[in-house]
Amino acid sequence: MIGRDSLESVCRGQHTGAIIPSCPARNPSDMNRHRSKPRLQASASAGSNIALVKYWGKRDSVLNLPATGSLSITLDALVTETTVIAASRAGADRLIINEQEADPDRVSPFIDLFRAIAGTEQRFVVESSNSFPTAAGLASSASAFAALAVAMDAALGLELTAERLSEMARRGSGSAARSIYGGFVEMQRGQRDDGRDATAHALASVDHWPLRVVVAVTSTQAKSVSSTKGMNHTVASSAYYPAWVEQVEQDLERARTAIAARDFTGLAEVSEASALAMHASAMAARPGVIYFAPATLACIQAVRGLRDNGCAVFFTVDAGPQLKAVCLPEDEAIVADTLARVPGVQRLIRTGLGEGARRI
Ligand code: 2P0
Repeated sequence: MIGRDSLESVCRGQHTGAIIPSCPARNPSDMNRHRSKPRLQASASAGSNIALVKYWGKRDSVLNLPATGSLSITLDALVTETTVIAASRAGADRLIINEQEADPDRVSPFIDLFRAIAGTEQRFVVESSNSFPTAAGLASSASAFAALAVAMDAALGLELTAERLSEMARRGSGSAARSIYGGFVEMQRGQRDDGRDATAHALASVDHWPLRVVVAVTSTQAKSVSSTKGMNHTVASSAYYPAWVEQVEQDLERARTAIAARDFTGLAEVSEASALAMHASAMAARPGVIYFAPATLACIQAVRGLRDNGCAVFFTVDAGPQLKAVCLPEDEAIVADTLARVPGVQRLIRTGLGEGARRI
């Protein structure tokens, strides 16, 4: 499913029905690049990702530029598959999510970015489906926009580089820039005003350190405050937000070092600290934004209890009440057993690390 958050973020009030004026279209590298023949149909898949060093806040809402870098792992069990089919040039795009017709305004501004590069008015039918339960309240905008970026690139024969696809995916959703790559991924804040350097890159492959993730679903209700709204409100009103921004660079360095050395304790410390600091900055907004449910906190205590007993596990929580426990493979069974027993946990989803977005 293409999440509502991401859809709000696609055009951020700019979509006029025409090509988005602020689009970095037709830059020289796109024009000189080899292109293949446009296709009538193209398909792509992408895994969702979870951040270990969080992204929270933008330095530019129009180009969707993050205020800080972030670092994530791409997941193999939470996958979006998207097919784009060329339709008539007149009329509107269509969007079908899990076989149900959806509002195309949710993707048209994003497709406009690709149409601008290709210099075409071609409309598309977008068919998207998720391998994971759409009602589970798990972020799907990352996998959705990464898959759609790769499918649009293929359909229009653009042959964009992975870096450029990451930049394009970012326009759909900040976290989508990371899902272009597999394994351990870092998103750069970037310095440029045009966003060309606000892209992700691969840090380490899945094979480097095949961690496991157990997601404890504590609620299937739609979240009350979307990520985009929550982060914008935090930036605008939280006295703790500047402290968050100041901390991220050091957290990124610690996480990179821990990943390179497969230092689980080091990665656990920095990941939990980043997640809690992100939530603390949101809670300190006025009014405060609280994504935790009672069961989220109970899961946090359970994870820390396991770690006290020697388990290699740590938690992270995003803009919703689900708890993600990251662990070594040998501890996955006990982590799953323990979380399944926490009151309020409705179901578990178990996943490994996955590859980046690709054509299928
Ligand atoms: C992350 N989140 O780093 C953070 C942590 C949620 C909490 O990226 O506004 O849907 O579309 O760029 O990517 C979710 O935010 O936000 C997110 P937009 P997005 O994973």
